[in-house]
Amino acid sequence: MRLTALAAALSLLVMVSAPVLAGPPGCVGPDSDGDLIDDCADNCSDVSNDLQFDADGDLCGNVCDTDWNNSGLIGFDDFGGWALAFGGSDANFLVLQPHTGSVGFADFGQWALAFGGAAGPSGTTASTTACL
Ligand SMILES: [Ca+2]
Ligand SMILES: [Ca+2]
Ligand SMILES: [Ca+2]
Repeated sequence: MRLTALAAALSLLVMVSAPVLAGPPGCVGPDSDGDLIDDCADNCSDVSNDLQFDADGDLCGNVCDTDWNNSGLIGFDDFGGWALAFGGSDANFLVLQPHTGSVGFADFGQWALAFGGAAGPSGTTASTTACL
């Protein structure tokens, strides 16, 4: 009886300490950004985002998806979208986690860090570099 209770407690401990998101079969490490989600299952494999928030559902998490017009390049056109969304609650522009519910300068900061590059990379898209 005691052994059963101990086994149940250990099982619960294993479930609680398991990674936040299980990847597809065969998906095992590494976890480049340290958010406890293996790169092959991480929708932003280079940026820590354990919540995996992806407002537009393109399999690229918001934190690395500031190519808001999906042009393939993070540039001034995307800034225009952010400026129009500023102060509002458009979930596509809520980048940092946990987000505040209001588009603000912190979200702009993430766009600035990625300026000139492309969205991603995401381990959950067909291509590890495309997030369109
Ligand atoms: Ca990760
Ligand atoms: Ca990540
Ligand atoms: Ca996205």
